[in-house]
Amino acid sequence: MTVRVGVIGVGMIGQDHIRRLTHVLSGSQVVAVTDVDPTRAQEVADGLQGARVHATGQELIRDDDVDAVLVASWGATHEEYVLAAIEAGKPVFCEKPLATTEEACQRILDAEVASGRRLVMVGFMRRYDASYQGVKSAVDDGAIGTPLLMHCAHRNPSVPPYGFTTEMMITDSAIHEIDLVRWMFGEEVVAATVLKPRRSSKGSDDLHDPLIVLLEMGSGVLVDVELSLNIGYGYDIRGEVVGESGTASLAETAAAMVKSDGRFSGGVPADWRERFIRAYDVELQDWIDAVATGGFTGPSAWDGYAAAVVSDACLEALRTGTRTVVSQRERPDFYTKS
Ligand code: NAD
Ligand code: ISE
Repeated sequence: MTVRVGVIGVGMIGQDHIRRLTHVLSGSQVVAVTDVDPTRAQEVADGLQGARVHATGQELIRDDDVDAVLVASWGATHEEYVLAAIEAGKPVFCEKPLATTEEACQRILDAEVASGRRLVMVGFMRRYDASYQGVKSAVDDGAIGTPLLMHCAHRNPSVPPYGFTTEMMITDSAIHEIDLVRWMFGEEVVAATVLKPRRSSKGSDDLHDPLIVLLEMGSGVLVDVELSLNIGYGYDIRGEVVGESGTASLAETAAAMVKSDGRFSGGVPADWRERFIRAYDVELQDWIDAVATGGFTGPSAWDGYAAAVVSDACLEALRTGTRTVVSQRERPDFYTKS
């Protein structure tokens, strides 16, 4: 079966996902697109065979020729499209974040549970990254003993000078580590603290870059996340778990290490598209395969909700400068199969 996909939001990642659905993966075809920028939507559709442009996301979701929906519009718009897809009974892949508030995520949980069918997958692609999977295997196999702490760094070369706020360093960037550590350790984050180091002069005046986020896991594992969003030299994602008897860390990702003149060097990815290119491929193929067989896979709406609750606690910690306890609702049985 070829899964006919409709894409809502055809900006950077929307176009990148369309490229992989069209040219890299098997079993899917992009048949419809929409964007609040109709010119952009038309340009993207022009590059696809037989894809139609819809005026709105709601119209695209109602299209009988669309089997499954991919949401890649701005975070604050995700809720209405995910809810509409659930109402239409169509599988939906939603880029992170699932929604921008805990309340919005709760509405999605309630709607999906009421529908009686798992329809939502959230785009936390780091779970599909081979290097993170290697670290997780070392943790799960006991190769490094009981895990005690994890160091993470999330470094973007730059973020736009206008419109990217300190809060977005958490809701847009740290949300990946929040999901990652829940998956890595198989437990919830119970408290968060946010520290503000000396401010980099490279960001806009109102951006407090870098930040350090401290996440406390239920077992006592402590995670520190450095967020540096104007690091300049490239897109650098680091992670190291420290256990009682060893450590496991993400490998460098350069394809080759060059040694010459008494020095060695290798490339640093330019951006998330390059660093996680394979992870996105595996993630979306997994989704397409699940849709084709009427099943479900991947990070669920519950994972999206749990990450949002921690993200909200981080925002509170940022505002108040204090350690903030995370409280989440009881997990419905509906989400116990993952
Ligand atoms: P972008 O600004 O490049 O693209 C977003 C597109 O959505 C734009 O074309 C915009 O016009 C359109 N849009 C906005 N509101 C809309 C609406 N209501 N209906 C239809 N279209 C709408 O942004 P981006 O970098 O592509 O990010 C899009 C989403 O993907 C965000 O949620 C972001 O957090 C997520 N993202 C995830 C990753 C990842 O690593 N998983 C990487 C980048 C972005
Ligand atoms: C971006 O939206 C992403 O999701 C990237 O994966 C992340 O690394 C980056 O910081 C975000 O801005």
